[in-house]
Amino acid sequence: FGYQAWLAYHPLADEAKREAANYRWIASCEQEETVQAAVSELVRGIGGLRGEAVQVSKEQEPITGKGIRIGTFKGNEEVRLLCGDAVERLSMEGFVIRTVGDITVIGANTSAGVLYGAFHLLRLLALGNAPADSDIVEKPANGLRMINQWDNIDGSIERGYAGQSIFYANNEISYDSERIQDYARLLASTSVNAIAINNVNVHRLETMFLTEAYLPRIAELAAILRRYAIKLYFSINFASPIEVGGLQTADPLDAEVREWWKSRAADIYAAIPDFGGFLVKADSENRPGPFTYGRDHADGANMLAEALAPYGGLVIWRCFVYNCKQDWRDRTTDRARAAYDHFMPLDGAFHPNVLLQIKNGPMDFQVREPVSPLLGAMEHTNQLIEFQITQEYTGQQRHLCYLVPQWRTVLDFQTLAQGAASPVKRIVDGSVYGRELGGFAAVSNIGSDANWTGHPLAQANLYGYGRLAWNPELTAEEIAREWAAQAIGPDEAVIDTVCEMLMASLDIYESYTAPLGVGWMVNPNHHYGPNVDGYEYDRWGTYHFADRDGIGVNRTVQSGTGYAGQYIGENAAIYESLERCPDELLLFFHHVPYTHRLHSGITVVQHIYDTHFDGAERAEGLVRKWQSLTGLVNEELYRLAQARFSEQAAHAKEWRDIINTYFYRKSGIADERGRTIY
Ligand code: GCW
Repeated sequence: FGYQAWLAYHPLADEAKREAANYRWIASCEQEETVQAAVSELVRGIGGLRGEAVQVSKEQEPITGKGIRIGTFKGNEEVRLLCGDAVERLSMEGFVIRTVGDITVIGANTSAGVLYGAFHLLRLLALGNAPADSDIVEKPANGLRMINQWDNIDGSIERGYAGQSIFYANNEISYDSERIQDYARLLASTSVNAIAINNVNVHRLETMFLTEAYLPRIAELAAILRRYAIKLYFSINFASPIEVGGLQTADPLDAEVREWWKSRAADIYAAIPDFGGFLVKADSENRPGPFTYGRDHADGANMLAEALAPYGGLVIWRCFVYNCKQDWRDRTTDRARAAYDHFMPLDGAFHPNVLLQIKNGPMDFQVREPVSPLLGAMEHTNQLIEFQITQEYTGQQRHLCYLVPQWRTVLDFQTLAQGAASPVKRIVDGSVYGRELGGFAAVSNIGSDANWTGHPLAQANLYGYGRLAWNPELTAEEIAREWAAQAIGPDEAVIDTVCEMLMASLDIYESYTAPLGVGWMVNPNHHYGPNVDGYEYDRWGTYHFADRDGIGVNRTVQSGTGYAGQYIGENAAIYESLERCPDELLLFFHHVPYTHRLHSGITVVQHIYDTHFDGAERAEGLVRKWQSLTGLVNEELYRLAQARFSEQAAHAKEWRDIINTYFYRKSGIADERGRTIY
């Protein structure tokens, strides 16, 4: 189960099949490969959904009965005419789906738009929602909709929980083309249009990607992805001029270094004419960067931008820059402040083909963090928001944790950058500051596991990411339903149950893990499972400061690290204030006694006990809910997920008991309800 994921095209129920009967033939006159990919997908999809083959036809032939005409406005005159005045309103990647008499037309400015239109129609059909009379115009909210693979050439995946890489093995670029193509289909169907194919931590061999040793093979990969309108990027090592070029320095202001990058860019574009650009992790977690030479991040990014600009390439520069060798005794340094402190002073200094990639929160993909204050702060800089689909800190695809609700919360957050109409989603799409480049990036959660994501339900996160990147107004629930209906099948009762489980899962996970926004109570290195003090006396800047009296990090301006002051206006005031700070982020911003009363009316320590008992119980509830689907879903799906739910329930108890016991022992305060704490 699961290889076809949400492109399974399960046969429709009889009634919905009648809708699919509106599409008996597909006519297209363009040979362009992405248009042809769209046609093949329609053939495969409608054939599967209807259980009957579809006829493919050349445009000029006379065709009778109901069918689809598909193509670009430039390449297919008929399509352009049928699309009417919608043609004028369409962006480059948008599409029109329109019924005119017996014909449904899918038209777009570009072949990418045509492909998105085809996937859209298939989605509507699979969901039983294709109107007999369509008049649809869609366009993506975000220009860049990117996936980052943290894959290494040895076949491992940093923070990968679904097997090995599908791109590499044994220190070679090594892949099954069909599998890559199927990944591209999955990604394109959700709207993804860019992929960085290697880990941002660029090791020795991957540093050589920009040489003749690897470029031909990478060009082959790019060709597979191109058919699905996905541009290939790779991560580079800032020290490449030294490690590859044999130069003495990688100083971004050194003339020889700049020339070196320019000639590398020329080589790359000779091999891959539509190469997307570089993704860069510099001066971060021991990676080399401009700091070595007393230069700043704008110097570093702009040097690369200059090399790529003649070819239309982009530099995606990550803002995950902080001191990872902090002394835990040092109470003045605050990791949460770091991205803003490093990058805010550089606003306006970056070239137009640079985008800053900013993690959604100021720390690192915890189950609960505030939104990064850098999002919205930089008026003159292109920004991409970075999410983590792979569940590093959210259960590692052993636990169910549907992340779309978390991403929606982040995207809807009002930055107040330009008054009340500046939510994060309008910052990153570029509209608030009128920026041309912007969008989403996210760390993929797939690997060589047959069902792609290990936990079969973790597919919903990958699916949801792409859908949100296209349209951040979709609700988490809508997306969950879409995924379940397409991946599992059309049985409404099954869809309801699966959606209920997905929708509850983030809150369940948060309940039994680290409380009230404090984060980080995990085992060091692999980050799986509870360990309250795992990072407390370490150098990573990730502390909770629990003592016998209280817990939390004082990040106020008045008496703490000052981080709260990085927010704009009222947001800063709310986080600064102990009274106004939202409960779920209390310990991120304030150090409070265990007896502090939350807005909910209960004390902090009682909240910890209550949520942990409750979370573990609800994890157990997931097992029972899933059991209610016995016999109603594919057997393999049932078995795979059942095993994970049992593990999650047992592991949630471990979390509950370790966290509760820790705080009981620290505080000496008993549970008001007298439940067992060890
Ligand atoms: O979350 C941390 C991870 C690292 C990762 C780093 C980053 C790729 O633990 O594994 O490195 O973030 O985002 O660069």
